[in-house]
Amino acid sequence: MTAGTLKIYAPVISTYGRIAAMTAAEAGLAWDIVPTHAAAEEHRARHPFQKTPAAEIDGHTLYETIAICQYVNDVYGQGALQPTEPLARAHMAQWISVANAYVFPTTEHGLVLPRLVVPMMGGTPREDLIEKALPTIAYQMTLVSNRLEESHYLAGNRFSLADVFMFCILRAVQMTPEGRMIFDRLLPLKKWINGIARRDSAAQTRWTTEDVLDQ
Ligand SMILES: N[C@@H](CCC(=O)N[C@@H](CS)C(=O)NCC(=O)O)C(=O)O
Repeated sequence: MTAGTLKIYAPVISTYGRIAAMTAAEAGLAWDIVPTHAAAEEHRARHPFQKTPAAEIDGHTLYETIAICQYVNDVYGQGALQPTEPLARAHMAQWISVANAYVFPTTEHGLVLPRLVVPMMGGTPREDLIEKALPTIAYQMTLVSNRLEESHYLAGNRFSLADVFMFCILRAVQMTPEGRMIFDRLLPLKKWINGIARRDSAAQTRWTTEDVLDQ
C-alpha cells in the first residue's frame, strides 16, 4: 500500500492522540497532529461523541482510537501489532479494554490532570482527589505488573497494540512523583515501560513535557 499520511485531530499533548501516532510510527506511516479540542463544535462532525482523536486516512474519517489503530496496523503495518493466535488476541483485547475502561479514567482524573495539568494552567491541584485515587491506581498498576511478571508483553511474548495503549496511559503516570513511587515498587512494570520508551515509535512521539528519566 502506498503510504499516505494519518491526520490525527487531537491536542498536541494527549494520551490517545499519542496512541494513534505511535501506532503509525510502528507501521512506518507518516502522521500529522492537527491541534483540536474535543469540545470544539466543528469537531463534532468528526467525532459525534466529542472525544479526541478522530483521524483521516485514505479518504476515510475514523473515530475511537482502537478503530484508528487497527486500521493503520492492518493496512500499513501488516497487522504486526495484532496477534492472530486466539488466546494472545484475546489477551490483547482484554488489556486494551482494561486500559480504556479502568486505568485511563482512574489515572487521568485522579492523578494526571490534578497533578500535572491543573498547575500548568495556573490552578491548584485538588490533593483530596489524588489521595483518594492513589490506592486504586496502585492496585490497577499492580495487576498490570503481575501480568508482566508472567509474560514479556501484555498479549504474550510479542509487543502489541495493548502495550501501545497501556504505555501511553502509564507514561503520563510516570511523570508524577506519586506515579514514580508506585513504579519503583513494581519492577516488572518499570522494566516494561522503560523498555518500550526506548522504541523508535516512543521516541518519535515523545511529549515535549515528557521529563521521565528512564532508568
Ligand atoms: N473512547 C475514546 C477515549 C478518548 C479520550 O478519552 N480522549 C481524551 C483525550 S486523551 C478526550 O477526548 N478528553 C476530552 C473529554 O473527555 O472531554 C477513544 O478510545 O478514542
